[in-house]
Amino acid sequence: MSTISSPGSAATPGAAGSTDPISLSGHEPDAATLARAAERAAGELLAPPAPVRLADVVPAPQEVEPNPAEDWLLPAEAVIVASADPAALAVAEQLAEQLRPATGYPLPVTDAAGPAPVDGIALVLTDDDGLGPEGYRLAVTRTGVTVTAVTAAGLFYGAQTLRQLLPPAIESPVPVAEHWMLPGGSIVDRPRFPYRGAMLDVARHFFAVADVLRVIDHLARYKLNHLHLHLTDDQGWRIVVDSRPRLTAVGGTTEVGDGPGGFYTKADYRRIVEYAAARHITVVPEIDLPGHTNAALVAYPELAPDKVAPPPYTGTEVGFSYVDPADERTYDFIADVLGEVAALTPGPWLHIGGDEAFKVKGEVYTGFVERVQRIVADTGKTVVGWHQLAPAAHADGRVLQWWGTNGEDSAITAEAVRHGARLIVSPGNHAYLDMKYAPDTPVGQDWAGLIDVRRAYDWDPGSHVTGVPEAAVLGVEAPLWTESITSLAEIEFMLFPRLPAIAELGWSPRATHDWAGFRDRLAGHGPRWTTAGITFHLSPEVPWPTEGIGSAQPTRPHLPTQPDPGTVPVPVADQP
Ligand code: TNX
Repeated sequence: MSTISSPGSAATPGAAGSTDPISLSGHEPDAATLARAAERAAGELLAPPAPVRLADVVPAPQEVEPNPAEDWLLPAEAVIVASADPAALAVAEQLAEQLRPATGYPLPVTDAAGPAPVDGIALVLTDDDGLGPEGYRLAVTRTGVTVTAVTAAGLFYGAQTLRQLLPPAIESPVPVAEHWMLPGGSIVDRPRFPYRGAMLDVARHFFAVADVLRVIDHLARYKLNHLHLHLTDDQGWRIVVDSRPRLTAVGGTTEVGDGPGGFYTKADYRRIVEYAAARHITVVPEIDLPGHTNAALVAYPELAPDKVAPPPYTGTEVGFSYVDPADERTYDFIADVLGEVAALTPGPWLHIGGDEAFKVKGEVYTGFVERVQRIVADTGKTVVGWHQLAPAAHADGRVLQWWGTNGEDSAITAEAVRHGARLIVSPGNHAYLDMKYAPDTPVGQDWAGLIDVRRAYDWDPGSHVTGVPEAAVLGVEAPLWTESITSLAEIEFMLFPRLPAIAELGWSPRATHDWAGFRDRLAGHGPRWTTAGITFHLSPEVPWPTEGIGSAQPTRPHLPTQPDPGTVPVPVADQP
């Protein structure tokens, strides 16, 4: 990977060979030496590259007013000043940590509140709540950058925008010679929807804590604020429950194919939650019920309808397993599990799944869901579930997650919304990031169709589900199921570049929606991902720059398969 801008070239941020990275071999130079060397090298470039355009940000900001007369060059001695508030200072420190490696500048953080420093970055809390709880104002002038917000979350989003305004080489893990130029002007920004999420299925394949943290970083870049973890399924149970140790000791040891599985200890889970919280991301844990429970039944056969432990399941079919809705021990189990997961989770949500329980039908299903909704309420959390929950009675604040691919369940879903439910929109045929991009995509599924970047982008969460008004839409989420996804590189390949598309639907005002414009803005992110070492799909729909782009394409050609354990599952696409 190379990270050097070539002289005089605006569009070749990753072009190799013109200047060497500052050598880190031998004894380590101190930060000031690095900073001086970087500045000197930058000064030697024949002509500075044109700065990124202010309007190139993804997701598109609400208002952008470029002012080229105010372009600003980040100097080696720049200081980051933040309001004297621990959360604001934490954002400043994170920003400094993101900018130090590539610039080599020391970027000290101080807590002098007040006016922007000369030649520096100021992160300022204000009580002008016109910006809303997540909004920010960002101004680049000839003397520096000021980000203003009502909350630390707003400052954090402003800081993400600021990163994107620097040249792509800012993603380099080592110092590079670059004109760290920011485009002058101002941005006023706030999100369209309060819930902007992605889901990672850690049940079909298990992913280590480090992988999850990196996914969290990816969400944060694009101003997503929820990470939904699909923690349990037929193929594995991934979170320790102290009162039911066999869930992970037994149920955690399998995954799709022949892999070893794995699970998160409570300390692991807390680490994920804290890392996410530091990036203003709320973790939404999902315990999928009553179906998708084979791993739990293997561990605790008394939950099974016939009280016999089924064999472990490592295939990819769905809909065959369920916990016994007629046995009181099932509800004791659920109360224990949800109680422990709720206690570990600072966020307000508990996701109870509810999808594809093909063998628990009609009133038995709704009765089960209503009981589980009451158990969730007893934990103090708000229930979230897949939209199959709709026919069950309303529970205070409940949220349904729409994953339909056609209008079929929209009437029952709209009816639930009339009773007070809110909706997270994740249409299978637009937002399911486990779908292939194209027929030759080496991993992924296609039951909901192929989802290229345009298909991921060109829909409107506010009006997608017939009969559900925009006011009832809490937001949008992109799920990544992992039946065929086995590594971090494959995760990234499926997320990029579609995750930014979904993020824009969740954040940006509808008035900014424009495929041609999005495609052009997205193109500039390719060199950023390349420099950051992020694997992505080099989609032919996006006019990537001709240099500075590289992408490792996963090449595994097949889905792991295993015979179904005796039951005949109904293909998902045929389900109402
Ligand atoms: C449907 S979406 C499922 C999952 C699968 C996914 C594969 C939903 C609520 N259930 O069990 O993993 O399709 O795309």
